[in-house]
Amino acid sequence: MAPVGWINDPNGFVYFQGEYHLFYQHYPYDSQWGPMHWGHAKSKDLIHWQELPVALAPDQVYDKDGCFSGSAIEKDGLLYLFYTGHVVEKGVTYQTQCLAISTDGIHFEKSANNPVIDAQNLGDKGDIHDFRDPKVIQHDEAYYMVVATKTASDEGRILMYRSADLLTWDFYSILLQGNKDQGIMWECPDLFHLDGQDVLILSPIQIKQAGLEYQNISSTMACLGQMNWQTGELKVETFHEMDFGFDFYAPQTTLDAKNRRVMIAWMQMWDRNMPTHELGHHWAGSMTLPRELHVREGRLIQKPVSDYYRELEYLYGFENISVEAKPVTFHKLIKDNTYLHLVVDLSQTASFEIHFAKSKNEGIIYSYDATTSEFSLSREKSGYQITGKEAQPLNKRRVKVPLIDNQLVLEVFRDTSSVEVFINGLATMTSTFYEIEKGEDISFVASEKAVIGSFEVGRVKISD
Ligand code: DQQ
Repeated sequence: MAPVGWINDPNGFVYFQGEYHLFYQHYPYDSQWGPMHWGHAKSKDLIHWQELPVALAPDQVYDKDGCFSGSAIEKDGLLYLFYTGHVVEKGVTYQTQCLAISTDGIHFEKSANNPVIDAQNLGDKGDIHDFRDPKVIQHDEAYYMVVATKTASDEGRILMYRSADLLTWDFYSILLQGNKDQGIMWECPDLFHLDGQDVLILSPIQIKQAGLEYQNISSTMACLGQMNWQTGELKVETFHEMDFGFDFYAPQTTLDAKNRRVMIAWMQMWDRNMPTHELGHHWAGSMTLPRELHVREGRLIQKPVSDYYRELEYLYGFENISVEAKPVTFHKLIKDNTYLHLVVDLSQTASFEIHFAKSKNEGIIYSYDATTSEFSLSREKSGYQITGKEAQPLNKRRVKVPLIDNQLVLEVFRDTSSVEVFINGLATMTSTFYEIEKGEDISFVASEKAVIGSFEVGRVKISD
């Protein structure tokens, strides 16, 4: 969370001089979106973060209405930030790509040559009014920038630029283009090689719902395939939604010194009411836990970074709990920083429910339907009402996840107003919820009989 004010997309996530740096879209003066700055925090271990001064403010002609999302890369000991200069003239937006450089990773100087990519380098390849979120990567001897834009008929498009020195950039290719069903604009692209696949992640606006996927107004999509670096095109073999909760957008990754592909996303959604703003708490928005990515069976999977487990204190452990139609309840177990690990045998039941952070009238409900293999999350009774622009009611999300030897394996990380759930190591559900009544109980119910083989409860020490 930002110390104060509004935050959205993670930006410039990078491992630089032995520390992780995370920048983020930030409006320091209100808990609503406003002219974007880059907030900044750094960490040695991805767990303990130190707040740093704002890195970029909208103070130039070419970025006067916002320093929009972008990325960071190191070259010869210097840290280069690439971001979008956002300008509004007579109600019309213009977006260009800009550069700022730092020697210490704290103070940044904007390039005298900004913007480094403008309408001239864009030509007819995209739309200057929607042209943003540069992510710069290195491949062989060259640097490549992927940037989001759209076609004249509102299809998302990712462009690629190339540079030898990070200072001057030439148009290289159209990396990928969406179709009519895949959103009216794509945002925040990120391209990397992982486990033998080339992976492009992007955040489409208003992508059409497909089964259980893309239920939120803005979604995140992972495209897996093979890059042709000669033509600069990605041949997509498969794609899917990245997270199945209510609040996950604009993820960005970095490669760290342990060669891990680590990702952080904004843990909110556009076009929703923000309870912390409405309640006058002077902040809005947060980031997910850092997660390590891998490719497994054609899907991009996520797990919490292993660093987290060092900070976990295990408090209770239970084994072989039989659960039937009468709820089994543990009182006063769920706190603001609770971690749960559950292994449940569902071979003898059609459905199983967990009532999480339960009070008299409120709680989150997780359930698994063994007949459809669907895991679901309901925040219908979760307290403060959250509404958005989605066509579907905003109270339930589902994802298909097969059991492992008839077992459901869940890891749950709760923070004060969020829950991140990892389901059988295959899918995640990330959601905010804002209690009105404090709910500290947890109940389990099965339609027939479920056996909780192991139930571990811990807490993350650092949030004390
Ligand atoms: N947020 C930024 C844009 C980006 C969008 C503006 C995605 O650069 O496209 O705050 O959430």
